[in-house]
Amino acid sequence: MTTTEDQSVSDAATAGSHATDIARSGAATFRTGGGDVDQARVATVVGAALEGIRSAIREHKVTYDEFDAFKRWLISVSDTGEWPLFLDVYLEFEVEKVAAETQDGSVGTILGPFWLDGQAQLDSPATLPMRDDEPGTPMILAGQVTDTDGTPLAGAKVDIWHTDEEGWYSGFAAKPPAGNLRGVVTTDDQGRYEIHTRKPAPYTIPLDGPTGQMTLAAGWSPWRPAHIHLLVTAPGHRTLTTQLFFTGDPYLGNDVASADKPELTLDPQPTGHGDEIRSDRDFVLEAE
Ligand code: MBD
Ligand code: FE
Repeated sequence: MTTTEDQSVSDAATAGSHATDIARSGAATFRTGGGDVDQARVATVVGAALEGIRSAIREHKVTYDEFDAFKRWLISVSDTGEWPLFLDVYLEFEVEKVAAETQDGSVGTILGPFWLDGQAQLDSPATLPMRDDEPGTPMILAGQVTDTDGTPLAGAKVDIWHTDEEGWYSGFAAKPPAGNLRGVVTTDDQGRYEIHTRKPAPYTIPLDGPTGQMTLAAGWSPWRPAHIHLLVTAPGHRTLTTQLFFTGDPYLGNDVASADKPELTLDPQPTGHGDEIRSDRDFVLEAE
């Protein structure tokens, strides 16, 4: 990070530079590797993207002042490391929709910029790493991982990460300690998992960086509904990338990242133990 002297961009730049390092390393490109560059494909896709921008310029008579502001904005997306955030908020959902057209198994959604490799490996039932006084409603998420024919997948991994009750992700915000509310839980011999955690909170993208500033400048909501991220993996099966949301969340249907889907909404119920709540959710993985 190069902007420590400028507090107005420090939060966005801290999260952004870390997300950029991860994206650059390729650690999160577990779906498929890179491919050969096909000239016709470059001409088709890059050509269409550029034509989309050119047509916006023509149709809306974009001025030199606006063109220069766009240039400065793009430079600041790089300076703050916000390319992963911007791309995952505004474009990833379309890529995911295209991918989903040819996929079977449970409904998925976008990965986003805040997955981290190398988190605590836990056996089910598991409690995610958290502070002694971790705030928020205690929550159990449990279910079974199966193949599309219903065969339980023992030893599957449920990689889970979400914000704390204040909407902060460990590893990207200063407050939560490393590894907080993140873990990789192995299913038991029935393919079952049970995860004890805290209910996450709705989340705004950083408002002090260019992605948030552009969002506010357009008068759009910067909020994501509260959500739990999951990667469900098993040998010989396509990795399921998904998120779970909560019924009644004020930001459902107005997610800045357009990643919420009705199939992904939880309706947790009280367990009777204090204010603890529980949701059950099975995951179906497609054989590769
Ligand atoms: C998030 O927490 C997130 O999940 C996505 C997709 C984009 C920005 C912040
Ligand atoms: Fe998220």
